[in-house]
Amino acid sequence: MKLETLVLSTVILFASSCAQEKKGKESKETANPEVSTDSASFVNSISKPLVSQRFSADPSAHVFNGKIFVYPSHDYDAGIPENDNGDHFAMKDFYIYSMDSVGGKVTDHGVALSVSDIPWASKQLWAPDAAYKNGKYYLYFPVRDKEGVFRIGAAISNKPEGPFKPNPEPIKYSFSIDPAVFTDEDGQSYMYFGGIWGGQLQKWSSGKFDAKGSATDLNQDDKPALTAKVAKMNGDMMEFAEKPKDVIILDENGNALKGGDHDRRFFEASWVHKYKGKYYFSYSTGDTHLLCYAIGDNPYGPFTYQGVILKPVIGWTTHHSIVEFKGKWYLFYHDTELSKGKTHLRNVKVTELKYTADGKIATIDPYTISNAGN
Ligand code: FUB
Repeated sequence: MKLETLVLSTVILFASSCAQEKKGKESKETANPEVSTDSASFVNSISKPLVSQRFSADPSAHVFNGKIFVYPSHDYDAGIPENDNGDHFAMKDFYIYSMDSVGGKVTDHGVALSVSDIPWASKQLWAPDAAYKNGKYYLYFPVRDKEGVFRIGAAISNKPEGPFKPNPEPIKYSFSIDPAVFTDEDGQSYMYFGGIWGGQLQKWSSGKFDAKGSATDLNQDDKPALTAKVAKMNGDMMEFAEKPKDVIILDENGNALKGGDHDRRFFEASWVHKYKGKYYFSYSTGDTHLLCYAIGDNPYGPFTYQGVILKPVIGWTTHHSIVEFKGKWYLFYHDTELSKGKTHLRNVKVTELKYTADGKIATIDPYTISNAGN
């Protein structure tokens, strides 16, 4: 080998190992680089943890019977090291909470559903949602099946706080994580779902589950980003009425957001609410730690990107719900104040959300007290 070739190869090898190291630094193993995780960082929190008797995350809030019910994940420390697959999120049951007023007493309703109650499930009971129809309450949950594939299940109860009885099989054609059910004014319900990386959405990009598929992004930065799915629910609320479709998010020029647009593209944590006749699709950007939103004219979209709802919280994940209660709008979200920054030990919080006159959502900074109730 000529000397010049040897020098060139060494330089290329060195550059490629630096690039690998940089990529590793952006992984889920590293705390969010945009925020400090020491306990002093929480001094300016705009709100306090809603419950402190146990960890809670991924809050889905709904108004049932004149109260706010909160359906969160129940974080606990299983001693599993953090990785990009989310194995450290090893949750095994759901506790439900309710309150008569925001800022008032929070009632702890106890366990509503456990992994051991679900015949097809193996582990990792992640972010749930709930819905009401014709006198019954429904709980929707992602969990890994016995083969380790995330599917979405449905469970039913006569009461909003449960206990919930799960269907013996997952919802047909469901996959991935983070179900969120929106019911329109005409009574039709839709489920939004999906999440990349540990949520496995990228492993379904061919239409079938590929166990050897990419572990994180698809690395197709110039192609339309993978995105959430939406499906109409059956009248019985336990199955889809159709095969899921893509939730397209457009940029200001009407083009689908690209895979490389990490500050705006969908990662996980779908939510839909309606405000003044428009449909607001909101979601987490995952590795850039933002809660963003896009607006559309119908439940299927397309939705046009609008901006940031919540700046990064302390902790890697961010997840939310938006609900109107007694004439005000609220953002339920989580951070890691109780565990002082541990990614997998989160706590639910709530703050008021405000709209500008043109229907935009005012961006919330979670650690600027003066921003509260903007
Ligand atoms: O709680 C586990 C996962 O973390 C959720 O499914 C995601 O949305 C993220 O919050």
